[in-house]
Amino acid sequence: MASRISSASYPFRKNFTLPDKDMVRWFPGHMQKGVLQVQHMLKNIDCVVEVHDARIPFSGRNPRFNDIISLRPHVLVYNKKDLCDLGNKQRILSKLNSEGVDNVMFTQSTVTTKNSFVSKELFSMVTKAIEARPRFHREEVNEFNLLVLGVPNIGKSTFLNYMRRLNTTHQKKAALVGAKAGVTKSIGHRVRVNFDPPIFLIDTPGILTPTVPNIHVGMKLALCGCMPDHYVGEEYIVDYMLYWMNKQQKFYYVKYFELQEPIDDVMPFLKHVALKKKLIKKIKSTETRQLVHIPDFSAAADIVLKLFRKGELGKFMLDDDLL
Ligand SMILES: Nc1nc2c(ncn2[C@@H]2O[C@H](COP(=O)(O)OP(=O)(O)OP(=O)(O)O)[C@@H](O)[C@H]2O)c(=O)[nH]1
Ligand SMILES: [Mg+2]
Repeated sequence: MASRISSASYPFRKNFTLPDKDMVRWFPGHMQKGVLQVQHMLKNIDCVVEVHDARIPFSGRNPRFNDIISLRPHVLVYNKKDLCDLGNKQRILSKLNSEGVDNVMFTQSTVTTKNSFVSKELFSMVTKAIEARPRFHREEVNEFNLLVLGVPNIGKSTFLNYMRRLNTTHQKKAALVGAKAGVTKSIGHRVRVNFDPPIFLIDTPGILTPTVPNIHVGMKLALCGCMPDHYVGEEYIVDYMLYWMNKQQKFYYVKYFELQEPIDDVMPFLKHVALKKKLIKKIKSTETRQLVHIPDFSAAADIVLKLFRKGELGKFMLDDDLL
């Protein structure tokens, strides 16, 4: 049924609004500290490896990194490619190219098989970027320090662990990872990811901007889990997901949740999910003072977001509208 739906037959919303734009702003103290620490250690860095979520190649790349990137060679790694629809990859690369970003690769850092092609690709891009400009006081240094930089929860620490696993005998994690924003709170020690030549990666906390350029950037970051859900509100994030999927005519969710037709209103959608998943909670009625059963909207929103982030609702390119 989902494939036969035409968005023309439904009065979907043309715009998405929030009660307050600041709802998508998250800039705790450890981020400000992280920026200062990064600037301080830059003199010993040979290349910045910016990691970003492949589903939002343009939205949410932190403009504060531009100063840092302009001072050092730069490689852009789009991680979580397994969750991403890369049908427009060439257009993405061309747009980046026109913005002066040349060294771009796509990864999935959660793979457990050893594929040395990935680290070869990274090291060759890093080498190319480093050789393209003078190393100044590090000219004589026979090792390479790469700083891993990016917004929260896009897999920086996982990427570091992955690179380490690929090229050393260390199989244990060197950096703590977790499926929520803000797991890494301070800059890590350098971690060896290659012997010849000696290459080290340095993990950093995810850093966002103190202000969000617009609601769509903020909501796309929130949908990808780059800020804690409760800051924005789980229901608002699911609402944005519905808005975006309907607008882009991605109707697989209709089939997945066994809906009769697309839905553009988050509360009836969450009620449907809650009833389907038997997510019911008891509350005391303010009128009768009796316990009543109601759908647990918040638990339903949580489940929907988890499914989206695991790729169960499909692979997406959330920045398709920017191409
Ligand atoms: N599907 C998928 N999940 C990934 C990938 N890389 C990392 N993850 C998951 O993304 C979540 C966040 O990973 P982290 O490595 O902790 O992210 P981070 O960027 O270091 O996050 P902060 O330290 O909070 O800034 C974890 O649940 C990882 O398992 C990937 O390539 N694909
Ligand atoms: Mg981390």
